[in-house]
Amino acid sequence: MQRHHFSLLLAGLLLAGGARAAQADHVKASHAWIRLLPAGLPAGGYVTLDNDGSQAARLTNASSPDYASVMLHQSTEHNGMSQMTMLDHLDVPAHGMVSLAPAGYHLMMMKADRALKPGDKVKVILRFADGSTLPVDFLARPANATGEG
Ligand SMILES: [Cu+2]
Repeated sequence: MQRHHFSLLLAGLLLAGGARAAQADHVKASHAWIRLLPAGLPAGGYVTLDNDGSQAARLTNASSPDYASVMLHQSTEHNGMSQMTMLDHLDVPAHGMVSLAPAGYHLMMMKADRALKPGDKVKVILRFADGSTLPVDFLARPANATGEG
């Protein structure tokens, strides 16, 4: 039992004081917005993530104080039909970027906890595989918003 506790403590110390910075420290978010849909439909969340680190940053989940849950999704075309699959992670490559955008990767924001309107800011916490987090302000935009502008 004692030994077990000690190795957990040691692992904790190694994580906290690790030689390399946390994944989230290397990631910058830009163009973060969500598309509000009527009637309580899930909203799509979109953002560009840039990683200036020499290791891939693995996004493993997201949450928001304004939504009951946030999932990682990918939209794909299949025989002319659009479908969504759930991802359990999304890698931002080392010295690279990944774009969450309509018709591709997105955050699926389920069940808003308050009435959101275009222009509102929605806080989303992005969580990476090492447990590090990146809070990002998403701008709420109307249902007819496109990726541009
Ligand atoms: Cu989705």
